[in-house]
Amino acid sequence: MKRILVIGSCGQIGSELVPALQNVEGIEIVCATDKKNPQDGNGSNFACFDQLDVLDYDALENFVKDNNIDTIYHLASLLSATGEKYPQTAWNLNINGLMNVLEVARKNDIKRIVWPSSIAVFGPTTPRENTPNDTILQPSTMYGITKVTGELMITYYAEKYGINIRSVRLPGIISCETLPGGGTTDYAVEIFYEAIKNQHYECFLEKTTILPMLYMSDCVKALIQIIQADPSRMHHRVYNLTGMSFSCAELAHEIRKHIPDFTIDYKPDSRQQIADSWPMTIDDSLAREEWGWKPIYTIETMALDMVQKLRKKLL
Ligand code: AKB
Repeated sequence: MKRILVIGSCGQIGSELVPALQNVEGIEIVCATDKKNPQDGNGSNFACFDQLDVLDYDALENFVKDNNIDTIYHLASLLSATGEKYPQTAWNLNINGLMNVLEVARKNDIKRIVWPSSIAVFGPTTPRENTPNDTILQPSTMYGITKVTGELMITYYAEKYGINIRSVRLPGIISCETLPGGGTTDYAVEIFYEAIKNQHYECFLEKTTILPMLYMSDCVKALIQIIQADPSRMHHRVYNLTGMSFSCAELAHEIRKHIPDFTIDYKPDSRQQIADSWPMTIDDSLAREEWGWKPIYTIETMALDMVQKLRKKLL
């Protein structure tokens, strides 16, 4: 029985991708690893789990062999804001971690890999509106540099060794199961927690800052859909993805529809410069054409769902 491995299973995306994959494939098919113990975070029920660091090549290879893995979702990554604080650590985890996954795949007959890239591959020289799939990639953050390098690495391994490796450039991901950590788009999650707990949020970006975002259930759907898609229709390895774009003030306005007393202050910090270097809106038409990508959630439906779920969770 061939199995799927989710690396980084306790993180924001991993903690929701694992149960979604279990629903589609069956609990016994989905294995997971993370540097953290699931007990320390939001753990799922795993068929097999090992607390291992993706930088530990031998541990990763042994896990893949012992559990008959043929598909890997590699989600372990240091995000943009933490990456600016610790650029060498970001390079080490994001590049050497990916290299370990690719090498384990090459040597152990792994058939499919999904590795998320990011809108951080774009930089100040990229068109910021309706950013095309194939455009200038000159990021100004270490995180973005690791994602551009990663896109080249997966393309190389896919073409040279025939592994089916796919990637999506994720925008900010909004969710209420597991908090994101260390990203620039994290404000769009924190704002909901603070709105529900304290009816107030101090935002680290300017009110007019517009960024592309995606709700978690659409994100998980994309990660599952891209691996099931017909490769003969796919002429790209890396696809832009988006669900919605809004400014901080527009999101605050949307939250106020559900929490009328909600107030917000703006105190931009160093993350503002990162946000200013990223696109405001994304053209994801290639993903729509080549593998049928279609997000469901808008700012209105996302905000309603977030408020309803977080009220249950926090109050
Ligand atoms: C971040 O803000 O660093 C991430 C991303 C857009 O990749 N959420």
